[in-house]
Amino acid sequence: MAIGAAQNRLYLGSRRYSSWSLRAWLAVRLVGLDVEEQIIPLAGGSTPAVKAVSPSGMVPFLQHDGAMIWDSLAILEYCAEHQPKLWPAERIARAHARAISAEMHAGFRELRIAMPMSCDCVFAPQAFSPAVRADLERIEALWAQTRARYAGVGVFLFGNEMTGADIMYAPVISRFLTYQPALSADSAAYVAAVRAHPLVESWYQAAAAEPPEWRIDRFEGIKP
Ligand SMILES: N[C@@H](CCC(=O)N[C@@H](CS)C(=O)NCC(=O)O)C(=O)O
Repeated sequence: MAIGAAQNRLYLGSRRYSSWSLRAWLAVRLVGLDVEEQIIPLAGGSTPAVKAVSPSGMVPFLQHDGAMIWDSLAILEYCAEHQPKLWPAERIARAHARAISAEMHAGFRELRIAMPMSCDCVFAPQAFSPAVRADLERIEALWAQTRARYAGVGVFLFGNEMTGADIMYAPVISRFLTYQPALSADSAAYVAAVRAHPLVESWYQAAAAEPPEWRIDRFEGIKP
């Protein structure tokens, strides 16, 4: 499809593997943007069908009401313009949410390489490299500090409503369920809360229903 076509459409990669797509989809669905979804099966690298539609050659890519937005964080901010409660209402909490979201977007490379998202799979326990362990420790510390300061009795990072920050970490939760690193009790409870969110559940169900021929062997572990 031509890039300039006026369609409300969210292009996503295979739900099973596309962690950045999960973020954009959660944001779009949480704020209720009316867009049709087009899923492009990822080839496990450079996917010609993605390059054909997306200006960056990557998914997610959102076309909405004349706007074209590639990149998950930009899509999240676009969604927050429609529904500001995607970020915490209070200024300092909102700044913190943006900082930890940007940290996720720009960082944790070692962890992302070592633990590719593979919804619904479990891998045998493994020893992680010091660089991966450092990413893990930073994520757990950041979750603990954020929840201690802002969550109150809520189950998410900033309370009982999912925010953009939870969305940015949702694929990390999926990775933790797949690769099962040892986690603190509070991190484990947070992981369970995000996984239990109805939108996350619905993404997992759709991922499980994707055609078997979309599967990429090296990302597949044991199905629980
Ligand atoms: N910075 C981008 C990263 C997007 C990204 O890396 N997307 C992957 C899929 S998860 C992709 O499209 N890769 C190209 C391909 O697999 O063909 C974002 O935040 O959206």
